[in-house]
Amino acid sequence: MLKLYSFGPGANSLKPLLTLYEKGLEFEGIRLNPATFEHHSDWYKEINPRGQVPALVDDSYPGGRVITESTVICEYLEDKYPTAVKLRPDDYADRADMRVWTKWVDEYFCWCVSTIGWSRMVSQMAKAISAEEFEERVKAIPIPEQQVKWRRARDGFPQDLLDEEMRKIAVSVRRLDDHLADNEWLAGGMYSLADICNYAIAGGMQLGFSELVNANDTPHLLRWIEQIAARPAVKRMYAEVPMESLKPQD
Ligand SMILES: N[C@@H](CCC(=O)N[C@@H](CS)C(=O)NCC(=O)O)C(=O)O
Repeated sequence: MLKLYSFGPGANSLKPLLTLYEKGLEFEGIRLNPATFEHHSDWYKEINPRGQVPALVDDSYPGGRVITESTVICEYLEDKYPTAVKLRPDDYADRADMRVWTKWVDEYFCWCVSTIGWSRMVSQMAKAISAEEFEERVKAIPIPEQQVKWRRARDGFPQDLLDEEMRKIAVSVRRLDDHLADNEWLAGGMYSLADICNYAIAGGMQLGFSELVNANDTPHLLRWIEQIAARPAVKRMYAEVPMESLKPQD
């Protein structure tokens, strides 16, 4: 049995969640509640010592084997559980192109969007608790950089950092739209993990970043978002794991 620990269908959690749905693999979904800082609890840090979601547990190994890092989990599912639905091109150069897109989302695109998301939403959660509780919560966070991020969420992110992150987001959506102007999908002429991993971040930007992602400025990106949203696996995922229970720091 596969178990996926996640915050539900958004950001990094969406990548393996949608991969499981696209492949039609059976799994148990365990949804953590970010509002109660469940991902920093001792029981979850036993599973992922970094205190982050997503994490996959594969019980086909004796005692279970934990796989972390959202994109790595997607590749693992493709390797270990080949299905009729293929989410990677066969051609090695096309596959390399796919990995350039998944690497880019993990190292660049995800981070600028994340900082703005934290400044808009996680900050509300960080400010809502007492100073004592906040310090207790921060102590439980295993990654020093995430402790800094939580402190910034409470105290306010520096404006020059927010401006720079917005600049990077504009660069990112331009890059996606330009590529999608000439290509139906991001890599290898097929729907692949490149699309899933980028959709995880770009999928809702027409709502949260409508000044950048809209019919005038990024028509190709919008077409691609709608094309993915219309896929049966995506609809099934949102129906079974509703968005509305997503919490701010997703
Ligand atoms: N590189 C990791 C990043 C995971 C990550 O940032 N997860 C976020 C949710 S999208 C999280 O757990 N945030 C809560 C926190 O760090 O406090 C991956 O791709 O899995």
